[in-house]
Amino acid sequence: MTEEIQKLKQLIDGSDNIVFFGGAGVSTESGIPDFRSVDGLYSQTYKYPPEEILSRSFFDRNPEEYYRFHHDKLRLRGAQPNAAHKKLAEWEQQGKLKAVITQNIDGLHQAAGSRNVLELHGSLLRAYCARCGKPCPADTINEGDGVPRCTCGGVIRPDIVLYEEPLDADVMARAIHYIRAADVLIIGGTSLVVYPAAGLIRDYHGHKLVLVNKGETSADGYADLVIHEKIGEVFAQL
Ligand code: CNA
Repeated sequence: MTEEIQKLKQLIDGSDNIVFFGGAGVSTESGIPDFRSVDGLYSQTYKYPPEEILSRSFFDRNPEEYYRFHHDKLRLRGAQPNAAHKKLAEWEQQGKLKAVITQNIDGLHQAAGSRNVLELHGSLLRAYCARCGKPCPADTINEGDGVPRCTCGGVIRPDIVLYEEPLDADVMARAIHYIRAADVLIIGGTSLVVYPAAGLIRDYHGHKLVLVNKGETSADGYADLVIHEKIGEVFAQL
């Protein structure tokens, strides 16, 4: 175990008020590509940039092209939780971790057993009609191909926050509450460039800020402990 991981272990062992804030990098070891790594979705070539396809105006204008991308790139294909998801669930069960705040939309924290999961960007495991608002089974967007339609004729959409859409104010307020009250804040697997989620780091006022990220982030200088390794591999040692 490296000296940094040993330090993280000491922080974990000594706390019963840990909060975790993470992103796509938490699920890459489960086989789900992130956006901004070299092998992430943003490095691949599509007819339109992914940021545009994943925007509300694009979805409304061109649901066929949106769903081509969705079926090709956003389907979860049986991905399973990895050591990072599992360790966070274990800490919650032990009463040490108060909340997982995630930008992910893959449901893997809940699949690992975490209960208090704040999904800032929604979930691919929920869907509803963009016209009448009726909830629809997740299968309608995650199986088959083409544009799924509601009985009212409207397009069914995933319950995720598309670019140009606001975050759920209640989820955001709860995330701020947990981060402000946290003893140890661990931030992992996020490039910290997508706002307003990335701004949550400023709500932490403690001195036990840990960053576990494969690549560098703009917050490396603020953190009390920085570990540039794969989060699943690090958490498996804790
Ligand atoms: P991002 O911008 O793609 O950044 C991911 C970060 O994770 C990068 O800094 C990588 O260096 C780092 N990383 C990659 N693999 C690992 C690993 N094994 N261990 C540690 N660090 C790693 O993703 P963000 O979450 O920061 O951006 C927010 C977007 C991405 C949100 O809107 C998400 O909805 C969206 N997204 C989610 C998923 C998912 O649900 N699994 C997948 C792809 C994108």
